[in-house]
Amino acid sequence: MSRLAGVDLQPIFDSRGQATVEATVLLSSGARGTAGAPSGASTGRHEVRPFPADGVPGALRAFRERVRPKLLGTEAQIAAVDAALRTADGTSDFSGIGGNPATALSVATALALAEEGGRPLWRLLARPGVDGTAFPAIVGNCLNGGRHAIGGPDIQEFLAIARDPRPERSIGAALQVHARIGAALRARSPEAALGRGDEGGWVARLTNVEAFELLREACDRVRDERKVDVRPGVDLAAAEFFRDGRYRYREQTLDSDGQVAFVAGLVDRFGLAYVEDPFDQEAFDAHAELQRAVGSRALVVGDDLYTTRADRFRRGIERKSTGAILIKVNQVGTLTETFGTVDLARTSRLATVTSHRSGELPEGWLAHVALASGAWGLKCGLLGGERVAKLNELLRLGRAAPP
Ligand code: 2PG
Ligand code: MG
Repeated sequence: MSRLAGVDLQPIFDSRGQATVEATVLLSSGARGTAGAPSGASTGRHEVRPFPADGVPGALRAFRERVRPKLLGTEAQIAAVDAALRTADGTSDFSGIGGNPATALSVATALALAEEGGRPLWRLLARPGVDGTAFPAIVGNCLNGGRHAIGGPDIQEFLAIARDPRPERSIGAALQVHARIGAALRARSPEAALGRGDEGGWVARLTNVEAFELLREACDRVRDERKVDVRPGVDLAAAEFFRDGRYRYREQTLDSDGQVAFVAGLVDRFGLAYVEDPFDQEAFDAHAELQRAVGSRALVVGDDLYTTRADRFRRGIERKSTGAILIKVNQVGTLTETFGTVDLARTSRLATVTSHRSGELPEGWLAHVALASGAWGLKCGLLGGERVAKLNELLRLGRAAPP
């Protein structure tokens, strides 16, 4: 059994230019792993703290004083390293050492172990029954709004949901939807500036309904042309515009019942296959109402509702709030906790969607987490090097799959 012979934590920048950290783990066998931690903008209230109170400098100090001495000599196993991180932290929300340093160290350990064993990361992490031949749907961001865009619609993400057994076909279809929407926006307003948001989706002055119309049109065309099942989806990130008990859009203000009716109407009108965070992050019952109304036609997904936490997900399972949970490693801070929640979904026969953050790094390990989880979907954006890195890694895994 090898041990941790060296650990390091260094500041780096994410795709928004914000400071985050990268960890390197060296095993006594000589194997080494390096991974960085991403950062969210529309963060859920129940996520762990990404950094101690004074940010990256505080994380580096805590690492030198509390984390490194604990980790050196620890058994080279994900569970042992994650337990040592929890002990070094000593809080319930990782505010002692930071959830992002913990994420980077946990994933770097897993990468080192994969290298040591001469096998891909997904195999090391694979859940029982997962053989690496079932590839996730692509949940690809085509139009950005909300906190991820300046001047766009108030709904955060208009998504292409592309499902095909072969990743090159699902990825190709989602990318084509993105390109078609870009072409449609240019044709509509040739003089207007056209930008892209934090996750690489287009940003244009559109109402929510106009954005859904463009998305549906593009999905319909690509589905016909490529014979790939690609349909519209949405992440409302509704907690971001929920204030004083009301959902406050630019164009309308809705109470909870109004929001249920509005979102169910969108599912019907635009044929949505996927609906993430349609309500505030405490609204377990409203989620359940929507799930009852549209759950057979669309995957209702909890992100801010659960923040990858098993305790919150258990409440959602009891109340039948959603059909799926979004999985983000740095919402909980370790691979052990992440896969604890994935296993809960699997035993409850609910779907998982493995997800990036809006501030990302050009690394591909997320594709391995998705494959290892037997995830229904991989949500990782479509354009920008930090998004394409994950798509390309999934393509590589597709080529490596046994026939
Ligand atoms: C989300 C994510 C990623 P953020 O809301 O699902 O798309 O955004 O990383 O800003 O929380
Ligand atoms: Mg979300």
